[in-house]
Amino acid sequence: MLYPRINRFRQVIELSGFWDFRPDPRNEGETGNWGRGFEGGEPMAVPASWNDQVTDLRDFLGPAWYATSFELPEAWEQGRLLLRFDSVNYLASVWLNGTRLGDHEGGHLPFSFDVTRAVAPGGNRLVVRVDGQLAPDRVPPGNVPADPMDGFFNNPQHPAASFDFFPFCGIHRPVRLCRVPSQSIESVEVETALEKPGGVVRVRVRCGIAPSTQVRVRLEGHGESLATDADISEGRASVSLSMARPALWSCQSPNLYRLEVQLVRGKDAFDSYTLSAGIRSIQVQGDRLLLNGEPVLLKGFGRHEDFPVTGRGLVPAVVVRDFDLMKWTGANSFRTTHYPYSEEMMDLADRLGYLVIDEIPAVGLFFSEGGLERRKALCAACLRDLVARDRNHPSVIAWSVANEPHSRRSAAAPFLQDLVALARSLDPTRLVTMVSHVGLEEEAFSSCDVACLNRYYGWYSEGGRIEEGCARLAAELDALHEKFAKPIILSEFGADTVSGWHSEPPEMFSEEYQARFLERCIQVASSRPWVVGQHVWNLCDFKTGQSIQRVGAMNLKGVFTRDRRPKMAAHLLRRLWGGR
Ligand code: BDP
Repeated sequence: MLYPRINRFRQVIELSGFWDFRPDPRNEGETGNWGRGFEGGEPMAVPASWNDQVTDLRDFLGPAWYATSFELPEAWEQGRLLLRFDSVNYLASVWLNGTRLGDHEGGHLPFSFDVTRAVAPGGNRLVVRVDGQLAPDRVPPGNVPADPMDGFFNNPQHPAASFDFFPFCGIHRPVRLCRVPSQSIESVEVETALEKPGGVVRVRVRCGIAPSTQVRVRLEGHGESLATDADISEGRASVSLSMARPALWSCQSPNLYRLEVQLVRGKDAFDSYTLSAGIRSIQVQGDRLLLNGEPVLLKGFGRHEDFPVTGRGLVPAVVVRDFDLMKWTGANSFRTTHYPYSEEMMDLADRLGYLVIDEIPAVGLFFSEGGLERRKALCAACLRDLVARDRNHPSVIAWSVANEPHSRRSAAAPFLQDLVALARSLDPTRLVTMVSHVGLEEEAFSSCDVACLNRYYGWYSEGGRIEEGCARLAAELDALHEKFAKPIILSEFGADTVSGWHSEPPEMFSEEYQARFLERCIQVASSRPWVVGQHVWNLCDFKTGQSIQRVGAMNLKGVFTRDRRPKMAAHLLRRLWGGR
């Protein structure tokens, strides 16, 4: 689904602002026809989570109703109108002027409705029902029965998520009304490759079939200007553009070209879509990870879309701030733990030269109960939508199909292997991985390009004994490398740390302990050339549910606080990673 753009042929109205909001704890709204409109709404900001805007709603996960109204500009009565939601967590049902447009399941990916006929020339009333409750048959799941084979999440937390972040709910990213030509470009897929004698950019376009139309593709930048036309057959066209000496995209030089796709009839264009294209290659060769044929080490973080008051809502300034903090530490990479991030963040990753492991919301997956097929179908749908959304980003180097699935059950390996195979079939140009906490027992590692391992020796075990923890980490990394013979990313390691708490010698929860812990883990990783990535958990402190594991309902493993102030460890990383 194309990200909305404004140009001669395409217009966008953003519907962000204060919407009317009404919780529906007794689930009366559907039978009471609130889709047609409802009384008694209170103001609620969109985009943002509702939980931290209003005191009484902190632990309320829905259902709840949002409503707003808008008038259509006169000029918009021609053309096709799409209503696009960038992210609503978790289940969204949408009505326009009393007509139910449809539903969408899954919290972090965009969906849209064609509202050309539903929209009225005068006033319009848009109503959205959002249900963010936790249930075993959702992805990610919640309210999962305890399983003796699993460790951590048998510690009950409130709300009962089976993942370690607060289950924020609401309309989390912008809602936009988009006007496109009645026959328009529907999708653009860009693939780049380094092939002798230079670089190739392949572009596939899907469009509404318009008679005697051609697709024109223009690639500009870095002293090049290439253009080519292609015929459309059954709504599809593809072109290849080659360059002898392309300006490659890399972390140090994130060179981007401007790629414009037009639909042309005769001499006249009637639709246009522009995006940035970066030419680069990513591959695994033996033990090494190669970007443009050169070994690369991923230095960076797991992160969360999380900020005071706005919860999981998109705050563009926080996106800029987080890139600034990462740059300051010298990081060149992150994983979208544990769900797809905003499209705005992915755009900045392209511009700023970050290498991204792009993850579906398959966190806390369990395999002991019924409902496996449904969970798998939801994961597969997320993967399809994520690849469709993010495949044009040069920053994305790998798809991650799960984080810490409860893989000790026999149903896990085939489930995960099928997802890995699906990712590969959707996009053969990138790496595929999954993130494990069972290590040597993770059978699905054998089908991945890179093995991602989360490890907290010296924290959840070997507490207070960093050296013992690191010895165990070193031994396990060696064994894992021996068993799977592929590069490994240490995809999480970290220690909860109360900002301002000090102790020497270092004790758990002190800034000194976190700094020493991270330094020693990084030494263990760096002394093994096949450990091709070190992602610290976490960039910033973030909100979780309540449990005895989480002081003040916070995961405090950030090297920055939730309001983005550095702890000692941030300064340490900056020194180790050569930050600015
Ligand atoms: C890992 C999870 C991550 C948690 C982290 C932790 O992947 O979501 O927040 O551990 O315990 O198990 O801090």
